[in-house]
Amino acid sequence: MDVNEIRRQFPVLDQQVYGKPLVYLDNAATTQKPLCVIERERDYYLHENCNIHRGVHYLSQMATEAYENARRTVARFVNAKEAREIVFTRGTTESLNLLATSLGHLLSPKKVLITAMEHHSNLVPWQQMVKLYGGELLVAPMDDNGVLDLQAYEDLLKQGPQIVAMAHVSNTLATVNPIKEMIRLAHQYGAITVVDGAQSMAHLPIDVQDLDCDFFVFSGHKMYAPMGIGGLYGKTEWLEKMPPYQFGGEMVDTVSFEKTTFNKLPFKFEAGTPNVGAALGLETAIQFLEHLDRAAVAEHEDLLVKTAMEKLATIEGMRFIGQAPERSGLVSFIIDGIHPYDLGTIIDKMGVAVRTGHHCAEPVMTRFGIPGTVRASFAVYNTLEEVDVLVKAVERAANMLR
Ligand code: C6P
Repeated sequence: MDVNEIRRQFPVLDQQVYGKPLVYLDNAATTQKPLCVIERERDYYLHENCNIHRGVHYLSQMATEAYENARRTVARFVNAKEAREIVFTRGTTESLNLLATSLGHLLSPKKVLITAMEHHSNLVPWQQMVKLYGGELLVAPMDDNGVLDLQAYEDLLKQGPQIVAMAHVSNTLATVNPIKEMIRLAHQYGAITVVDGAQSMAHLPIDVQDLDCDFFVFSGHKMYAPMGIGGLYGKTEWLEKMPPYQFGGEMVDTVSFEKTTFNKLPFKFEAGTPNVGAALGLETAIQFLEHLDRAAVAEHEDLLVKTAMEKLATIEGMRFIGQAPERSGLVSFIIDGIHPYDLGTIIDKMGVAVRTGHHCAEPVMTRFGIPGTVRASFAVYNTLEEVDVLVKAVERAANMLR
């Protein structure tokens, strides 16, 4: 894998900030976009722009075909059985709100089980949903390394939650959860499973049939695709039974003042005009990923994380938050006596972009008794040299702040 060749496909990386070369290590928030993705979206607006599923004319038919092709590409990428099991949304957050609302109407759930390491997007929709139905949110705990307590998880399953929602990869701790086993156990106790794949799609191979999850949600912008596009995979048997999430054009079959019948899958869940250009960009991002040797990419990203952790560990007062043996993509840390925000602000001036704060996972910070962390998150285009710049910047900033 030639990282320099890959970097050339990301022009945004080739710039200086505050007179220093940009070292972009905030990929868990959003990845940069390769030229092919930018050009695909641009081409759509230059040559193909049209509303879809409604026009008899040439451009509309072309745009419809391209959009449905993008859906087929996503289905293939996650190994869904059929393209109609893929619903396009704005991203993970919208997918989870769709599921919480629609499954809420269908099941009136009294209990939903999540894990202690969820992003707010995989917590608040379920919390609000069970509140609506007078139910309870159950939370499976984790240990001090950020590893889920599987025994406690199974014990909570015995309380009979109708839905279990779990992060595939934690955005604060980097933990890769044993989701296949978690799904198997949840099914054994009769629960529906929802996997938050926001932090896994770019890094790990996804096979929804092998996982046997009922739903899997993701965001395009975290996997080299444009913002404003993402989706959900759902088993047909569930999607068929679920009521629509939003109402309006596209998602209907027939409408009168008295009654509306709804469109077939997946259109039942796609009310209004979708972000066609971004969906085509997502398809190109998937093709970009598929052209890479994904095993080599995973090895490269693991090496970046491992090296960063080894070198950062030599800094006085360093404490890693999240030390699970199974991890992916990022390192989170704090340094004794230094606020993460101060550290992040200083290393930004040295050209190093990291994220600081609670990373939309406040309960994780509460669990570890800290205000937030500094998080460096990696992508295929990052280099070992950039890891060295990070480590030196953190060291200098820590010395200044102490
Ligand atoms: N995490 C981060 O910096 P959206 O914003 O809808 O694309 O994704 C929400 C989301 C859901 N689940 C997980 C595990 C996530 O990491 C995210 C987004 C970003 O960590 C922005 S807060």
